[in-house]
Amino acid sequence: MGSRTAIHLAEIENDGYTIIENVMSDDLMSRIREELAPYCQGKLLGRNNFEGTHTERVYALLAKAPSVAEIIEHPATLALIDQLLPPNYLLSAALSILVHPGETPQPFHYDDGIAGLPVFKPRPRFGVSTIWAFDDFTDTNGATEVIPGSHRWAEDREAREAEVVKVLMPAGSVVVFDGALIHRGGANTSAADRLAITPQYCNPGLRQIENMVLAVPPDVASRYSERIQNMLGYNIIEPSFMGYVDGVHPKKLIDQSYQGRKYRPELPPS
Ligand SMILES: O=C(O)CCC(=O)C(=O)O
Repeated sequence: MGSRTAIHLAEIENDGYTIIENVMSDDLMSRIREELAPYCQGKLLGRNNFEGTHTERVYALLAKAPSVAEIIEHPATLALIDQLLPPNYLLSAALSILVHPGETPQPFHYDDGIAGLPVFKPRPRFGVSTIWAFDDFTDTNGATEVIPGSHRWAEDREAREAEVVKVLMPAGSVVVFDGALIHRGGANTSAADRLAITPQYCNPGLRQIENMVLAVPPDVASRYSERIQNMLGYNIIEPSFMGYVDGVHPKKLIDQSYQGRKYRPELPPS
């Protein structure tokens, strides 16, 4: 492992987050912006204070903006996440967040809570989130705000305003954080928009936040790399059977000739 990777991992352990600066090329940023543009026409504003009533969110991104795959499987972030989550981890969510002027702070929250599962913090890591900056994250334009160290807090400890740290970073950078880190989108008191994309990853045994195999059906998933297909859920957890479809590997829905592990012998032709 390189020394930069080790430093980033230590920051995630200690503070709950780390920033990797200037890893997205201008070309990739502009391709993604172009692909997102049809979905960001100022019409679909958030439905509540969490989504943000001055914010446009686009979900099911891999069905809409194919270049987003390049940040979901970006080597700079996966080098860290590969160390933080077990093999075969899943893409739990991937959405864009365009924060317009006038937006107020989001409620504090963390990303890897599992509704209905009676397991409370502090606990083993369930997920890792990333937020990619497409505009400079500044003091005033709605930069993500984190509570350092809160990934280790007990469930009932509440964040205080005085503990907030803004994630300031230039466009093209990414913040990688423990799924249990308390954070929120900040208020946008500037005159400019702030665009970010947040791919979030989870332990393969957990339910994804977005139902990815419905959001990205087999014919669309077939256009992506095997790594992306696996992260969407077109995979099983070896050596168990978890994730099978109709008794076979889910990759068969993408590629009928897929010769991966079989869970029952092929029936002889009748
Ligand atoms: O927009 C941001 O900076 C953070 C958004 C966020 O944390 C979320 O919606 O889960």
